[in-house]
Amino acid sequence: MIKKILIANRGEIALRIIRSCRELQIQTVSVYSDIDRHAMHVRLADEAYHIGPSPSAESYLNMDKILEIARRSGSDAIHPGYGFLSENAEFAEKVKAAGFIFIGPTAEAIRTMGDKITARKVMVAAGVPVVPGTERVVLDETDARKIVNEVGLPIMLKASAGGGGKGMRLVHTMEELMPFLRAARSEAEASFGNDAVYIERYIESPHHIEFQILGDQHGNYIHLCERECSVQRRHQKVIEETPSVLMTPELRKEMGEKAIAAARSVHYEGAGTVEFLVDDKGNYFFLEMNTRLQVEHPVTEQVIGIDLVKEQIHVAQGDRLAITQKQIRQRGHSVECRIYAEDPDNNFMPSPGKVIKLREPNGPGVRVDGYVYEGFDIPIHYDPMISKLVTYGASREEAIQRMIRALDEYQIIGVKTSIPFLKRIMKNRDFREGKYNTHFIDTHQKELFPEDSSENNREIEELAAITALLEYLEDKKTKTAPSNGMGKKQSMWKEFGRKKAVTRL
Ligand code: MV4
Repeated sequence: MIKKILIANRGEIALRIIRSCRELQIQTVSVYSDIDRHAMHVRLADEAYHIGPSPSAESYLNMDKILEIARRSGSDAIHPGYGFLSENAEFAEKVKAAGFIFIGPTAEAIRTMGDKITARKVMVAAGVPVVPGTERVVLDETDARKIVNEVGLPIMLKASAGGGGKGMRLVHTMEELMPFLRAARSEAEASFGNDAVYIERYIESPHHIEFQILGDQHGNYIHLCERECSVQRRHQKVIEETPSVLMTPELRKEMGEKAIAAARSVHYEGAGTVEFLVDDKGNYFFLEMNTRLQVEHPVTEQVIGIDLVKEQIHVAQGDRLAITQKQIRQRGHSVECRIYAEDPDNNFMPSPGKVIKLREPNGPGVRVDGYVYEGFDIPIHYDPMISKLVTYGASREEAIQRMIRALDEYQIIGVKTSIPFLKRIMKNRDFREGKYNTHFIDTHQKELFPEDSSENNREIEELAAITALLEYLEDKKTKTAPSNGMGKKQSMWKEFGRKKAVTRL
């Protein structure tokens, strides 16, 4: 039985894990860098230990230091969250060798899926459809030409050690092939220390659909249906939802079975995700497998009604999966918006800084997985995601309408956020009708980035900042003269700011 878990992460995912641990009555240990001394994961855990300077290479990626804290705190297990060390096979190995439970798959499964050429080979052997192309490294330029002649243009060059869009090149013509091959190789070498590149036929306008799977140590597997993640920007997911509008019960059953076959072929343990590209005709192709809990896992939790972190912990301590495939039912619809400290009207420039005013949405069907609080300084050192706003509804329409309501309620002052951009997507006609694929943001530039939006937003932000300052001053006044009552004036200022912002939008 696991009694104490060290969480080798920060931000919203660290809090998410702590919450499940609390409910399971498992003790929690946080680790933190210099800049995170006052972060929420430090406050919420039962114990917290400093592990090093702010740069993640010297803190959240410092395996030996994290293991030292695991020993010192008497932890039984380590949960890596996502990012950082979560898909590092060497870390999974070291954790096990040091006598702790790694909450995730085996080092072997991580390694197999981390090498995309090996993963393709294993998928072909398991009967999982992959994008037509090579299951081996491209040898040289003659070899590349030969493969392209067989596969047919356009093709994609991908780094075997890559994934998530890093080191990719789209090739339309034979003239482009050689320079792009050289570029892909040197980029792969520079990024991953491995210049192995493979070739896939280019799928023109696909959907990115992924299946959540769970496996235990006794060979039992279930899938928890799909997530539609096609709304992306520069290979960063922006919005995720489940169910997918293009899914049919038949296709879901078939793809779910293939996702399980993929997991089974590497003796997968724990929570994992099998990513597919799906074309307009319902053809689907394995893309890659993510061997971690994903950012977008909450939409699955809402619609399937299970706690994925608890399942991870159960499976890691050797328990059998408590549910069977037949018991899995999708109920309603869930949408997730990722809220970033970025300026959508200035090329998504990171906007770190102090959150001077924060009001998070709440109410029926609303879940906020966040970590910032009023007064918190969002560091530049890590991912700029502030929170995930997740809504649930009986229907897609209700979940989306609820998302608009929740985004309207959300007030973050001090840093620029992607909230205005997310509102524009939620109100977009094609999005509302479910007519979108991976090109959605690129093909809706005009609607999503209207000419005057940056000016508009600046005005709203300035107004909001002034309102916050007035509230702050009013608050101070009330504190020095408590006989002022509940402050009618204060609410008048609030009202002013809100109404103005709404009419402006
Ligand atoms: C592709 C593709 C088309 N054909 N592979 C981008 C991220 C990485 N996970 C794989 N990606 C793609 N691979 C083939 N053979 C198109 C993309 C792609 C994409 C995929 C999912 C979501 C958004 C995307 C945006 C551009 C390209």
